[in-house]
Amino acid sequence: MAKLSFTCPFCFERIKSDEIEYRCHNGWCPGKEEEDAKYSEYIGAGATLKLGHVVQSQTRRISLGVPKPVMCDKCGQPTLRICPHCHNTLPDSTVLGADNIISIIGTRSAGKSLYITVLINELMTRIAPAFDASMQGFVDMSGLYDANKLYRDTKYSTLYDKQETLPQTMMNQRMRGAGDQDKTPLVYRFAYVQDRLGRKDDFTLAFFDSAGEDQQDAHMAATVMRYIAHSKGVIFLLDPLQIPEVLEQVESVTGKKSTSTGTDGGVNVAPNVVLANMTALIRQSLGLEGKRKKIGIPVAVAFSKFDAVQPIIPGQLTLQQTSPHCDSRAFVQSDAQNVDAEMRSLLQSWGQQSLLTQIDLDYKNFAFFALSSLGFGNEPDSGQKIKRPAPHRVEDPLLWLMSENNLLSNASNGSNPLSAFRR
Ligand SMILES: Nc1nc2c(ncn2[C@@H]2O[C@H](COP(=O)(O)OP(=O)(O)OP(=O)(O)O)[C@@H](O)[C@H]2O)c(=O)[nH]1
Ligand SMILES: [Mg+2]
Ligand SMILES: [Zn+2]
Ligand SMILES: [Zn+2]
Repeated sequence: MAKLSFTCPFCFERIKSDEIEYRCHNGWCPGKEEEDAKYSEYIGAGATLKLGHVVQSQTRRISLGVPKPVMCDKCGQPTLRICPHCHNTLPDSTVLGADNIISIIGTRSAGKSLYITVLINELMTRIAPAFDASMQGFVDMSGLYDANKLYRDTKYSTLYDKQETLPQTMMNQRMRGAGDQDKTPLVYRFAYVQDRLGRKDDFTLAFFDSAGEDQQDAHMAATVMRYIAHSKGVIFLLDPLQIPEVLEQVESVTGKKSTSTGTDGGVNVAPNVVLANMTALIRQSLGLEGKRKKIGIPVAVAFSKFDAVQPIIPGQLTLQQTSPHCDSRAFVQSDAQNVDAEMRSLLQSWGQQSLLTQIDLDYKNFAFFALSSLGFGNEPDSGQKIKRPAPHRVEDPLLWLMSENNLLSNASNGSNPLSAFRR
């Protein structure tokens, strides 16, 4: 069934179904080399690219609420749906399925790029299968976009094949232009295998590797704000080593300087300042600036680099154990509650009471998490070399947000092996 409106996973603009445009991808079409200013602008290409003919939305026909395929008015061949704002091809799961953009934000060196890289790999190989689902990269039939290739080239090959950490994500280059592909969202379709009742849920997951606080480029800043505004949940990554007490304790226990701290001029910004900046950004994105109203989107406050902090964490904590959700094939609420409570008391013991108070004042629905993208005993060496990532609890924030959005069922006692989903 066609929906009334949805969010473009490339530019994050809201689109009404009757605004969709259509591109012909027939190689013999007389209109196959039309200048496309919108797409060229999106990727930041220096010159205007020539692409397939675009059929405007007016020619679209609807039959019983289901859009009929639109044929090219120049050659009569079928077309692909494209976003009227950025002219990227729209995945079927975006047009037909639920919108589920989960935004991942954080300051410089918080660990966003490593987290996205590892999370996607884990989703494809372990997490989705545990929930009887599959995750597939979106591949545009017209050849403009291939999530699998983009993921491999910009992320996987460095971290998993070369086994090196990723370079700092650049902000001042526009989207895919100037050879920088970092800024194009990684777009996936998450689809459940049909359950016994014949239900089949399908949605788009878009990962956009943005440096939250970098706002010099107005075009990018606007994209980041739309990304947050239209997301169903926010994963807010914080670097625990930016807490002075934590860094001191870790360095005194291990007797060496941590290699996981930010390399950004060595400037450490206190987490409550980082949080205040992010809150301002989220408020601005949602049109809530200057208002006392609490932020309604669920926010997972996730501390990254748990491996580096582990030496100062008591061994018996739930945080230290492997995440149970995938094995239980459901979201285990009791585990998430323990993790949340443990993180709160750790934050208090690290002198971060003000962070807790601040979050309470600004957010309606939030929970604390801790994770490691690289895994235990895998701190980057001085040359930023690592072993193959063996992550710890990277799925927790995402599964919590999915559970808050009713995309997973809750097994409070961890025993719900059958249908793990409800909708
Ligand atoms: N020990 C440890 N270090 C990590 C982990 N994740 C990230 N780091 C360290 O933090 C650095 C920054 O990680 P990135 O993922 O590149 O951070 P980012 O948020 O994308 O940073 P920018 O692109 O600069 O905004 C890495 O080079 C590692 O040194 C982790 O799970 N464990
Ligand atoms: Mg990065
Ligand atoms: Zn778009
Ligand atoms: Zn055509």
